[in-house]
Amino acid sequence: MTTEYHDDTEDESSSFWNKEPSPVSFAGVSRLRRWLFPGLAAAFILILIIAVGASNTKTSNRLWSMEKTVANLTDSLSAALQLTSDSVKEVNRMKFAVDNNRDQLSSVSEALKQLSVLDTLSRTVATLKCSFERYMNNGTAGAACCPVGWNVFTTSCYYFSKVTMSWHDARDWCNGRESHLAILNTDEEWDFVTGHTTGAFHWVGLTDERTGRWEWVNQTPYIINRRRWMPGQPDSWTHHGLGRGDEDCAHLHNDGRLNDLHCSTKMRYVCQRHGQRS
Ligand code: MBG
Ligand code: CA
Repeated sequence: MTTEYHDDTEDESSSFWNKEPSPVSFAGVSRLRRWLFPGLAAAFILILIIAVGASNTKTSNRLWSMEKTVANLTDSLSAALQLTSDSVKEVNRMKFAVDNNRDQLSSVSEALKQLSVLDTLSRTVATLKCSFERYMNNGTAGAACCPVGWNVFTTSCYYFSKVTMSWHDARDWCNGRESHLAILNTDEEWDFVTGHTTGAFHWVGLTDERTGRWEWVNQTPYIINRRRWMPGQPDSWTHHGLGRGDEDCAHLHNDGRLNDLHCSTKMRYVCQRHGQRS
């Protein structure tokens, strides 16, 4: 007897293999399985690339901005360095100028010292001259010292000429000797001056030729005091026969009173100089 042996399993397998596979379930899942991981991986990589790219863009932007900042800083630094170098040059130039000035100042200071010595010497000479002049003029100590030939009165020196000149020439003569035609302000001055002029006409520093009004030669106004004038004077007389104009210059008459006369008339004159007191 032949025993047929059947493997159950074989049967089952055969029945298994023979079974018609379900078309959706197995192939779809299998394909899905096959592509899921790479797909996910690819998506992940893509996302990673995008993320890295975005981050890279950000970083590169920041880097670019930093580069720009660094470039700006470099520019500023080099400008500052240039400025510093210019400043150093300027400081050196100024230092040189200061040194130079210091040298010049010390020269000036030396010259000033010498001038001061000269000034002291000149004052000493002036004092000596003054003492000598005072001695020659029989002046008292403390009175003004005047050039030899000049008269001392209070703080002034007076010169009473012996020669005659026109008013303008007399004015110029006085001006050339650190003086001016006499200006008589106080009664004491009138008395002193007229005490030396009696008996002759003398020009004094009084005129109306500049403005038509009487004024002293230092241009201080003169207010007419009749007591000081000859009767009927000043009269601006025009019949003098001495050329153009009336009588614009005042002189002391024989008795010391004033009269106006044509300026071209020649006569003596009185100069006044402010005396030195040392
Ligand atoms: C003279 C004066 C002169 C003029 C003249 C007029 C007699 O004196 O010196 O200046 O004033 O008089 O007549
Ligand atoms: Ca007159």
